[in-house]
Amino acid sequence: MNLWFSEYYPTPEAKLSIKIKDVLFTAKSEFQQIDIYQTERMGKLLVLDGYVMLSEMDEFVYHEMISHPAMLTHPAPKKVLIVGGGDGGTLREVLRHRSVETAYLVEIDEMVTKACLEHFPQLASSVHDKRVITRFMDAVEFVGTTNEKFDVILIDSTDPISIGEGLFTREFYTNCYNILNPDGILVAQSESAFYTPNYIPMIVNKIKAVFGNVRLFRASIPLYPSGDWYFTFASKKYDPVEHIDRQKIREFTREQPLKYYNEDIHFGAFAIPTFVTELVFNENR
Ligand code: AG3
Repeated sequence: MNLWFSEYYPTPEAKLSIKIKDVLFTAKSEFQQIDIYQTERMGKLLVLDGYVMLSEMDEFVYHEMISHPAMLTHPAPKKVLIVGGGDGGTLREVLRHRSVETAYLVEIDEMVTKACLEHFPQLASSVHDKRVITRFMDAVEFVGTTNEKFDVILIDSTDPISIGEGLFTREFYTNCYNILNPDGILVAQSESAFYTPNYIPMIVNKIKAVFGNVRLFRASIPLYPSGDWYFTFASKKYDPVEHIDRQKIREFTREQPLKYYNEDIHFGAFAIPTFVTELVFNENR
């Protein structure tokens, strides 16, 4: 059998192809096409509307990096909101922090979580933790109507097209700002620079308009477009480089079986290539 999955990059001249052994799940939910493949070399693969969301080979990079820089910069995050992230990977990482009392998972598509409970239990079983509240609804509505306040908000969205679009607006970021405590932190997955150079400045500049100070940080995620992936760090009070407690990182990484994040990565991740900084500060885009 010679079966391949391909993700086509927005420049139609490029695609990433992965050899697959089996189709484990395929369904069209109310919101999107959901596919789970067994690959030859990368474990299982979750694909939404044709875009790679995660593989068992590299999901640890994304999920550790969207979570730990924020969770450790905040002195004691008790209440955390995860926007999207229906696979449960970000939630699994958040729950490693003992200060967490409540973690909300606000995912629009319950079918994603159900499929992941079956095929990625090492991620999705995090939803069964006693500290977790799941809401299967549009996060745009949730952040606009909730009376809850959060210490950390993590936006684990899909790309800024189709159903994810509402999670990339200034109004959405404003609502996130308003439901964060005065020392709150927000991290948003922020795409990559090579194939879609308009995404990073679009996201960063909107978040900056709401939060004032923002930083970008990066991680290497091989199955995402270009493998050079970015996150926006926005904070009302604590800076992830100036105010981080190194001892706390060391203790946390000693206790937890992490595979990517460590003390050096924490600082190194905030080093941004010149062409990406120029993208963000070029006002003409
Ligand atoms: N969040 C989606 C990252 C975007 C990937 N984009 C792409 N392949 N074009 C990942 C969800 C994992 N919790």
